[in-house]
Amino acid sequence: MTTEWYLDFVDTSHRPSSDELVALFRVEPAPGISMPEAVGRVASESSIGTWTKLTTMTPEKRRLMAKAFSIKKPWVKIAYPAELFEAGNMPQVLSSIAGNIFGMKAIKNLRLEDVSFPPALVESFPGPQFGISGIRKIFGVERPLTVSVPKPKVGMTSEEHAQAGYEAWSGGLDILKDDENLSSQTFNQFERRARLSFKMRDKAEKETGEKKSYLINVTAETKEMLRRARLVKSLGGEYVMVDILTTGWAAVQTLREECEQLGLAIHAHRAFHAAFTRNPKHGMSMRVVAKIARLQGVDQLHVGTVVGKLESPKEEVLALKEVLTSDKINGTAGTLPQDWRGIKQVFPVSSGGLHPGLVPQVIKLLGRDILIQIGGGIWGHPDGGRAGARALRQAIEATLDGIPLSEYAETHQELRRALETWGYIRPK
Ligand code: CAP
Ligand code: MG
Repeated sequence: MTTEWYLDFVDTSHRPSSDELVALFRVEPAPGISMPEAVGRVASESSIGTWTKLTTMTPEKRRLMAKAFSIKKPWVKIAYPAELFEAGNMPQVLSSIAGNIFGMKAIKNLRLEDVSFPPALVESFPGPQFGISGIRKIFGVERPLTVSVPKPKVGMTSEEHAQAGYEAWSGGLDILKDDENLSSQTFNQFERRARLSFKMRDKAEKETGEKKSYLINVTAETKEMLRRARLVKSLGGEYVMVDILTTGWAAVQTLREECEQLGLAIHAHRAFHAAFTRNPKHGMSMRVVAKIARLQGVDQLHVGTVVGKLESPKEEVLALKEVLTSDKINGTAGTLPQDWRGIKQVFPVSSGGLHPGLVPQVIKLLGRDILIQIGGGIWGHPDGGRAGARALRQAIEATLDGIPLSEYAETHQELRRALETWGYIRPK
């Protein structure tokens, strides 16, 4: 008599009901383990089972068993009864469908590729407060918004940081941004940086007549993040920036609630994602991270560049844009359907190794409803950050007017100097 019951979690006759959560996995069994045995383990361990039959099991509890209903090696779809999940509790959802299963000995590799969240679960999360239309209202322009991180990414004093902001805002930058690992170090404390930078922001706004803003990084212990968000509000800020993966989903949920009260938009940095999204055979896809971030209610999220320094394949970047901006996703052979139930869109951010010479390719790929973040490609400009910001605006103007950069550079020296420095290189 076998003590195992994994195969009870495999039912290819099952058709998921509309209220079930469906997960798409890439499953590679360990040597000597069949696909159904591997798949049964994934469905079991991520729902109610364990390695052996249980004397405590009753027929009534079987209703909570996940069912692997589609197996097309290596792709597997598993349906999970809605009752398994607590509404509004993203950590619990992930502890189920992205928990123990990655460590099972019977599985050589496992990747959570996509998740179709059912309507009741989607509606239990806030979604973005502003969305693309709300952010657009802040700035009142239809072109791509320009963002820059003062570089070196950490090391400036608060005074130097604020001055760098003033330079870039004066050169035409819309939004200054902290780097992902800048928080409140001794040489650049959060409160001092905030006070000085927002003062410079106001000065640059007055002098340029353009709306300017600042993505100040509040990443910290949760209660401290809320304190920092309230300070930003008191200084007239429009945003907070948060490293969503190193702070964790529970902290993001709490920050999102606070930002609803404060009326602050959230810029989501995804530092740490490549620790588990980059391996195509094992981990969790950036697609799933983007879906969770939209449900949690960030207003802006990094999606990659294709042409910059960080791994971001074209099909992935385009898929992320669809996840963040679609009303409904129909699903394909390799993706699941998703009804967003009317929650707002998330503004895609293209960043990482960009410079003015790459702007036309980014806009061609992602369109104008994006934010373009350029750090080194502004602060490495031979004539400084103000000229670098100007060169970025000029590259966007030329692209939107359909003028080749080389031609536009003949009458725009900041762009010319940027092209002389980097040309059209794709940094690695
Ligand atoms: C870019 C950046 C961003 C990356 C994050 C950096 O600076 O500030 O954090 O874009 O990657 O620290 O590398 P540069 P992603 O413009 O100087 O490259 O956007 O893929 O999440
Ligand atoms: Mg950075």
